Amino acid sequence: MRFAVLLYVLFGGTAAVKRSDFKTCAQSGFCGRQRAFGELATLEKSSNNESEDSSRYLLLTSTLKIDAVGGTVGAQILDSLSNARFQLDVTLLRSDIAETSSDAPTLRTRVFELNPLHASPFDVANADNLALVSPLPPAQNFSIVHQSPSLLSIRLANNIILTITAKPFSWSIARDNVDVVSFNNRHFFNYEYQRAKSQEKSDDPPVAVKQDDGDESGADPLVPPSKPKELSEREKLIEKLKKDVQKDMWEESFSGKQDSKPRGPTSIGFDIEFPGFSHIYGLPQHASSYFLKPTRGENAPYSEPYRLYNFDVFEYELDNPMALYGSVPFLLAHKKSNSVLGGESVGLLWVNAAEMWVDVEKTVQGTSTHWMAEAGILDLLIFLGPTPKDVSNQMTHLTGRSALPQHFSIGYHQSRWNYIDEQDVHDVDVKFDEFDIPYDVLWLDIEHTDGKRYFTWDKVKFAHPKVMQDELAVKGRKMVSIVDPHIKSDDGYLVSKKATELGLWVKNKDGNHFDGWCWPGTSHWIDYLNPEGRKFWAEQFKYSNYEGSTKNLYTWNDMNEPSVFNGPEITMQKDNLHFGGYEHREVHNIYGTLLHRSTAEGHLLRSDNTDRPFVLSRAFFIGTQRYGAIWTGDNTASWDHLAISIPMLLTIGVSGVTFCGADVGGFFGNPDNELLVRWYQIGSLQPFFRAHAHIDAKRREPWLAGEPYTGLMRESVRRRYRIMPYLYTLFWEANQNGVPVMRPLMYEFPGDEATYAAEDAFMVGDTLLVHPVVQPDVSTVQVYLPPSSNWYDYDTFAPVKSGHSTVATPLEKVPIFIRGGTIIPRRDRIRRAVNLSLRDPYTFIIALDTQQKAHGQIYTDDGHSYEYTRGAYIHARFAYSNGVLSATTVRGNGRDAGLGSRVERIVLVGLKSGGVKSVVVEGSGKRLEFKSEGGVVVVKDPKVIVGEEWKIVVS
Ligand code: NBV
Repeated sequence: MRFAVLLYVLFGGTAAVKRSDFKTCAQSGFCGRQRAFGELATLEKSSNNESEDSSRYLLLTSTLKIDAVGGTVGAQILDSLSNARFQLDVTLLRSDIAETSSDAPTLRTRVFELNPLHASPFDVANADNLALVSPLPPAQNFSIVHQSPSLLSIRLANNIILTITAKPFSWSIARDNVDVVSFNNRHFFNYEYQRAKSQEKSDDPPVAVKQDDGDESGADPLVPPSKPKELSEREKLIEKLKKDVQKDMWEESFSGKQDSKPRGPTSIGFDIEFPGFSHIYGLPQHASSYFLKPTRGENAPYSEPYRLYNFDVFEYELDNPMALYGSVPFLLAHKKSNSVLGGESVGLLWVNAAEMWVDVEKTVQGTSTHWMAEAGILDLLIFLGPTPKDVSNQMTHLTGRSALPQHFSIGYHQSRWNYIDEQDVHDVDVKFDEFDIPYDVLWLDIEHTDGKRYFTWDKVKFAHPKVMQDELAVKGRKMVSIVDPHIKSDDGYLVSKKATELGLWVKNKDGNHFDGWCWPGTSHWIDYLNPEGRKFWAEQFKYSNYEGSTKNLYTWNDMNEPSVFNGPEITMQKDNLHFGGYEHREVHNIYGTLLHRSTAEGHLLRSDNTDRPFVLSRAFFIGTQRYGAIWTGDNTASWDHLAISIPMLLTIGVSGVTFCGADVGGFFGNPDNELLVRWYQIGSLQPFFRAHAHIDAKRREPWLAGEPYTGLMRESVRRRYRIMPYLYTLFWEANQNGVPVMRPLMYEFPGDEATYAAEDAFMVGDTLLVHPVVQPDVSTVQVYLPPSSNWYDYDTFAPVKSGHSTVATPLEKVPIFIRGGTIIPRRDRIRRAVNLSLRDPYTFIIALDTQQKAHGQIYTDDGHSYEYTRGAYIHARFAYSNGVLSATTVRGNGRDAGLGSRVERIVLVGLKSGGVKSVVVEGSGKRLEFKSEGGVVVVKDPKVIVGEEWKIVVS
């Protein structure tokens, strides 16, 4: 076995995930404490029906400062038990953003300790544009509805009211007089103030819990008790919980690895309730369902909370709340309602980069959640929707829009660990042409380097890297090389030597360079929290530093959770130190994203800000969408893994990171031909489309399977290439309003309850519903097409009944349905690579709704530069109504930049009227040739140009 794999097996995994490598909530000190705190609070609430002030946190009304014009409320919060004080800042952020269905502002509530004893905690939102965009939108004025010493109600929008209660501190938001979200209603709020170790009083009761009666009542002090009183079950539980809330405060160890915790306990916990909400989604990344399953309460399918702590998990298990490579502490709640759309949402984001766990519980009132993070501050953003799309828009307005991708990067990517040398690369490339399969990027994994020294090439196997890249580039293709963050400790390696000289490494708890084990052996990690570290990293991508790189070489950042083979839970020690004196525990979840960002900045640097970056990252966090794509890591070649790629990607997408995909074919193992074909069929319709395989997996490039499989994989890739104009437009939409490219059905049909838990199907934009086959040997699938629209089969254009139906699925069939009322721009001529087709003519598929109407849009630009920011793009809308197809409201001057291509075909689907007599271009009066058959009219070569205004009359 190769040395690299051996290393991995030694330090990481053997077969399937080693659960014992990772903590449970009880083993993660603060999670155990916070969960116990919640249980105690629940007991207390149930024993005290008045529930007056059982929570220890009080808002000090005397400190209240309301600035209704400036849109802020400030006050101090007192922990009545410890006397620690906290600052509460509430801000109403304006959301005057395009394309939301409401003007609902975003509410931000921040709570942080005043004068913390040890150090100010890491504030990921306020630090250097890290998790949120900067500057944030301005605050918006509000009006006071009611104010008394115990209560403050303010109007956030027409129908939205926030009520802050002083004793205990809590708040709730009502829409149309119905509560939609509330904080600390269950009294789980528990902010561990910073304290000195000696000062710790072990008998501090965290919440005032009543003991059972009968203890002192009437007992005669002179008569000694005959035997010690038996504790009731409830009392025993209380005793245990009281101990649990104080556990592991000052140190803890796991798997023999010690966490020194010099600052003691710093965690934060609180409950958020969504009264009346049946469904919640989000909290990536887990190999689990889209609709989040409960972790608490009777019959909860999971017993552990969802964990968010970026990890390298070897052979991850499915249907599990264990943490994976990325984390976004975002949650979307949705319910049926009487609103115009029939459903409404709220969203919540905790801007915090520390380890986090979230419990989910179904309650009589709706859904309740318990959030627990090890460090940082309480910085909550509440998005008031009311539609799921509005929430995406509002969230990415603050966390950043998804970068407009390079055109090539939404094509098909061919990868494996590893293409072994230049000859191999050449052979693979040539085969694609031989088999007439388009592809855009060939990937090189870690073996291409000189001894896992990134930014170098194996001197023998990759002796002519520039020639190799140029060979691909003449065909319009690109290359991606892997650049991992573990830097070999080796003074003969320039990157390592320079970073040591500049003192840019992450430090261990004693302030020395941290070293750990990874692929190259002993390694160091750049501290990306340090702006100098980021700058240094970005500079490594300059052509003069990265020898052998060309402008056609892009980057893959793997192992950036970061993965440290000999670290606790295969990552870095929490007491490691970063720039600014922050502990690793405070910044862990953003670490990998800062690497991602620095790499993207490196791409910008090398091209003088002219070429859009393309960087794939494995770790992700709030805001990742600004820097590039992510994938779901090391999946397995199994049907279950294929199926779970759908909910996993839906969850990641609604959490803001839309450019995401799963390894096509499965990373570990060997898919059989049927699985491989089905995977291409699905992967080709997901946002990031890359085939990848483990070093020990058999070769599986599409031509190796033979017919009919090769042909079916070819067809899947070609299907994607045809809809590239549509896909690119969707990526542009995500760039404009944050709505994901791959969408849950409930995004498009928020009033249709049958879609709320759907995860066996997805929408590509608002037009295509895909219900893929994720099981072997099936000849049919059960499809649900929401009845509020009419539908057509994508291949035949035949109308399909809405509601539930059975669809035949021979291996060549991918059940894709076009929603009536939409227009899909396509390019039906297939080229070797995406960029070669940019000037090719368009085909428009116009699928009519029951009113015989349709509308759609297209966005196009040069696909690689920033010229679009200077107007070099075309954005055109199309509408079909009353027999007239019109291209309207054209924006951008891309037409002058030569971006306008002609339309070579128009396919009208679902025409009801008795037959078409003529199709005429208005103005010129030019009569067009057409063929009409069974409700489908194909109009030939109308010669109209995308980027100009025109009308075509069908009569
Ligand atoms: O670099 C090797 C692999 C890579 O192929 C894969 O995609 C990553 O997720 N990498 C992980 C490291 C080792 C995996 C066992």
